[in-house]
Amino acid sequence: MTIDVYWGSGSPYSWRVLLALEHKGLPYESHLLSLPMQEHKAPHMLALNPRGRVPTLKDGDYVVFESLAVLYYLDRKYPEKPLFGDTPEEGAVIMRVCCEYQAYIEPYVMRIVRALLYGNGDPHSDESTYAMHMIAGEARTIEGRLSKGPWIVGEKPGAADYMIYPGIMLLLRALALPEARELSSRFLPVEANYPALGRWLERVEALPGYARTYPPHWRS
Ligand SMILES: N[C@@H](CCC(=O)N[C@@H](CS)C(=O)NCC(=O)O)C(=O)O
Repeated sequence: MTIDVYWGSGSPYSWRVLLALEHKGLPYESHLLSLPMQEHKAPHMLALNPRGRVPTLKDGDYVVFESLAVLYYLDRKYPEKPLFGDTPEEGAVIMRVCCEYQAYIEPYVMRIVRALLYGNGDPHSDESTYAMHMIAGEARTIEGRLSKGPWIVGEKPGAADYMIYPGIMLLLRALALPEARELSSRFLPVEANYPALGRWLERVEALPGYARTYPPHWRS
């Protein structure tokens, strides 16, 4: 059976799935779709995922989308090198951290990213300042976790790391823009403001297979 993964360059949700596949060491067919060309809205993609979003994963005849659900599927189907820890208790903490990220951080990250990278919103607005304030607070919690251990939960990398890392990278890419100077002042440089987080970013980047997951259009 072949695992087909349909993804977009720079999509943080897609990046999660690629990191998880590399973590498991599973062979997969990579289908990089052009989001600007709307390839994710092609009829054969809508047949797999009616919302026409990426990532979508197909394993033989089975189709799964929504990045957290994909990680869960991969872990249940291929239990070697777990993504959700070694015990039910550890698994629940990992799932909790993933849900907390989605509920309390990701909406603010995406607000900043939309304003800075896609011109959808004003980076100088009160909403953007508030979003950055919320991110900075939640990043403190993650910093606290990473001051106690190498990975976000437990002694091994897993779903919590792969859920959060791509969003942070996208945020850093947006905050590096000159028009983000005011917004970024509380966050950058990461190594100074969040040293444990900075070291964790380097740890993720040193994982086997990481280079294959890096958004191709970010290389140029
Ligand atoms: N909650 C979904 C989000 C997927 C998503 O929104 N992907 C974006 C790319 S970053 C997409 O496909 N956008 C296309 C669209 O909105 O039409 C997940 O976790 O997989």
